[in-house]
Amino acid sequence: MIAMNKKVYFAGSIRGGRQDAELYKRMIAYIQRQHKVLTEHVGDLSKSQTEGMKDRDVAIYEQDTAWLREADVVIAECTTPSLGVGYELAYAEAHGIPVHIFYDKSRANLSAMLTGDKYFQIHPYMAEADIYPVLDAILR
Ligand code: 6K6
Repeated sequence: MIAMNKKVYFAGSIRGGRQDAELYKRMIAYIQRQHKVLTEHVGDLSKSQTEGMKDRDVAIYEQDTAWLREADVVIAECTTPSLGVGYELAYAEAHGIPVHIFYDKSRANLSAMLTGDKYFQIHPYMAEADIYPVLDAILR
């Protein structure tokens, strides 16, 4: 078998609200069985979402944009809206990194700036179990 270890940038809401953090954690764990997730902290429930110090935020921005530039693919869970995730998606597009967006269509009304952008590959789902076979197909 050929090793297919991709560098995955997983994006999910932090200051936009942590109600889906458990879901991010499960998706990250699933991807990590075969691939490298650059942004494991997005599923870290112990970390606070509150406003940080300016210099710490500069370090976060510099690290995350460097990871975006080196990623093979961006996987975003967008049910909980997040300005940071929206920024990351546009940044990935500007750098030619493939972007896959997941959202629960019973809970979210995704922005037209995402659904209207043909660059993005959008995967609405009904149940969490629907996500994993799609992840398999993306990361194959
Ligand atoms: C808090 C919880 C886990 O880590 C922290 C420290 N803060 C951040 N660390 C790393 N990346 C961050 C942090 N805050 C935001 N981001 C990036 O922006 C992540 O890659 C997320 O995909 C996205 C979330 O943006 P907001 O606007 O919801 O915070």
